[in-house]
Amino acid sequence: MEYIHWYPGHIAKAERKLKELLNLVDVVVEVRDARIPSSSAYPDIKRLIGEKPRLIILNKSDLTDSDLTKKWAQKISKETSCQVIMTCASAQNDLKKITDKASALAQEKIAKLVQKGLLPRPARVMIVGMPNVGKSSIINKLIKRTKTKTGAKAGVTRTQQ
Ligand SMILES: Nc1nc2c(ncn2[C@@H]2O[C@H](COP(=O)(O)OP(=O)(O)O)[C@@H](O)[C@H]2O)c(=O)[nH]1
Ligand SMILES: [Mg+2]
Repeated sequence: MEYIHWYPGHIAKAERKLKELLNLVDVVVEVRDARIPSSSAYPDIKRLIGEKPRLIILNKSDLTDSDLTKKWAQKISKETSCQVIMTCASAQNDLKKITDKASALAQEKIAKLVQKGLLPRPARVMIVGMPNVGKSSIINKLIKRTKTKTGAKAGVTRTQQ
């Protein structure tokens, strides 16, 4: 029997790039569309990121029934053993939830670096997800907030895929 493999070159290339960049970050934030929480999951993300801590975001939750989305969040959390939060990219509070959770997930690794004698540093986070789930909206808003609040560099790594 013959199988047809559909695996376009640009996706293979993006995945190689993703693996390279993965070495530089402490945490992966996977963004999904709350309206299609299952089908907007990044396929095979576990294989790509291995044991790296992952936070899952159900974005655009302003467009969904919140009880139903909460149920999805619980189900996904159970299946993946990851924390799952509901967000709306334009809500400042929700962005704070993302940075707080991501920093908390990075603490274990940063604590290890400190034990080795390095200075503590901000968490390094990669945001991944399928097209149109709201990655750019979240990143832009985070960067603006960080800039206006502290004048420091944004603690996010941007990747394209
Ligand atoms: N209602 C709503 N729209 C959103 C939200 N986040 C992003 N969008 C919209 O969804 C579209 C795609 O967002 P974008 O950030 O470009 O997604 P990306 O492809 O993952 O970078 C844009 O029209 C955004 O304005 C959200 O939380 N709620
Ligand atoms: Mg984008």
